[in-house]
Amino acid sequence: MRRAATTLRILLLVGLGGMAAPALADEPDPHMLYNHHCAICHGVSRLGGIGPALLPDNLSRLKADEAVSVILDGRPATQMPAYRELLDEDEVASLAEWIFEPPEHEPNWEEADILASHEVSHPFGSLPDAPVFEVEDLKNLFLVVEIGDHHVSLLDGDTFERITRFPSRYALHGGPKYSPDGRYVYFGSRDGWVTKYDIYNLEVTAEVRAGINMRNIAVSADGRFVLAGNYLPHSLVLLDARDLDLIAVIPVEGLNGETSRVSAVYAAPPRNSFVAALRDIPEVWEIRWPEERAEGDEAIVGDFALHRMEAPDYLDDFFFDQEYRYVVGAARGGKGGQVFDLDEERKVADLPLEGMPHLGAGITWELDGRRVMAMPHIDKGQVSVFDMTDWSLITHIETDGPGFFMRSHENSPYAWVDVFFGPNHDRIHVIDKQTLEIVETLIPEPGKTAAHVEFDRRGETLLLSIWDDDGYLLWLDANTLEELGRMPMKKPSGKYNVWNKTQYEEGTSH
Ligand code: DHE
Repeated sequence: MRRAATTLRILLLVGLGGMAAPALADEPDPHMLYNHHCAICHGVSRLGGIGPALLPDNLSRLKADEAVSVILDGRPATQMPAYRELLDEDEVASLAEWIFEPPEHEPNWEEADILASHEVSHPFGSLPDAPVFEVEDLKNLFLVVEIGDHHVSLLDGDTFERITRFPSRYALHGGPKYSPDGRYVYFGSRDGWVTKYDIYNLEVTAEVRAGINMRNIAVSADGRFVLAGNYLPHSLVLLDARDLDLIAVIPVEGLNGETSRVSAVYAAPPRNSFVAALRDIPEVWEIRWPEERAEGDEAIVGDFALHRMEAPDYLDDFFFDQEYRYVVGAARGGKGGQVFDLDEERKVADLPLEGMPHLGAGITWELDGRRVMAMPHIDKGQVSVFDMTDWSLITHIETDGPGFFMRSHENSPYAWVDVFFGPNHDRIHVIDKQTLEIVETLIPEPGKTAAHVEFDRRGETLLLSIWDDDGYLLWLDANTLEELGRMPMKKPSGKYNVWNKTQYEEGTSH
């Protein structure tokens, strides 16, 4: 380290769905090609099936040239076959272009679709309670999401041995969320799938598709409920955490009558509630778990209560203080950050945060007896540090380029921030949490992106991703910064330690 398809190649002989206008004689007709080759797995309306949805919003992670090579060569370790022998160059190019075009009719996903997608392979309580593997500390397990080939690895956080590796849904996004006891984990995919996995038995137990284009999920701190937030349709979907049974679909419609995409959902443990960030209406929504209904709440279903708070501006991408009284949100259009008091339901401060701060990656620690928060920026090489007692700016730390993730641990003197974007993407900075200075810049694998750190439960060792299809997971001594080991992985992205996540550790995103 330096420092500074065959399987499902079924041809459909009869056309599926409505046909587009006929193409000119010599031009390939992508709609026809889609119906013949793709609809069987990706769905007649492009909503997905055993393959992911092929709609522009769902494909925002895929570059156009990547789409061409996936069609030509398939995707390893998935059911996506290679079409190199079946389609010519023009046909592949027209298909690859067509999937990025909006569909003729706005797709919909209603309660009946959610119910029809629901599958319970192991009903709650039917699997043994003892783990099928042996580790010293079940609370020190890690999950690593590998987005290169859509898999998840489970690691022992003491020995860093891999316990298992299993396939995930296409394009997981947001952190997987553990049940409070750490036995179960819930994953959300950009395609709308919510998957429940029993870590002790190494089995998927239930799945349901909550939407077409989903942002993320949250699990209530008592472990009883899962909430999913969607871009498409404009809805929140509340599930019973045991078997992912549908409790309610909550349409997201503002006081002004406009409907809205959900940017993200969060659990707010001390408040016994979920909080939703909404993209298109200037409101913050709080959904209180049963028992917590207060005067003025609007009933949703059963004992759930929706509480809407009008915000002075659109608030997106949230950071919460450890008590979950204040939420810091970035206003739309780079107009800055705002601190919103959830108890008093009003804005209490503006933060000088132009452009694109990544508040979701924010972390907090004690500095000279006061609590501070820090977050990177997606559009500039800076980490901003604020005093949370009066929300004043302490400093901007200059970095070697825009960053995406930040991490620390209560027991670590250092905060880590990657340089995710730009020419220096192979660097990762180590910041001294007391002097607020960069004390080391590591280049673990020259030329390959180094990103996203997660500590073990004691804050002694950390995991770091070499974010590449031929990537690695590295583990380092959190104090000496020496590399202790590495394991090849397919574009490892986020890593999630059971203890840090279930304890809402201050150095990790919640
Ligand atoms: Fe994320 C978390 C939003 C793009 C990987 N991302 C989150 C969360 C939000 C968010 C609100 C917190 C929710 C949670 O953890 O449940 N992400 C956004 C965006 O708005 C943005 C910028 C654009 C988008 O298209 O969604 C975006 N995110 C990305 C990526 O391009 C990343 C790097 C690759 C990918 O897989 O899509 C990415 N986001 C992640 C990861 C987390 C995440 C790995 C969980 C971080 C954690 O440590 O908890």
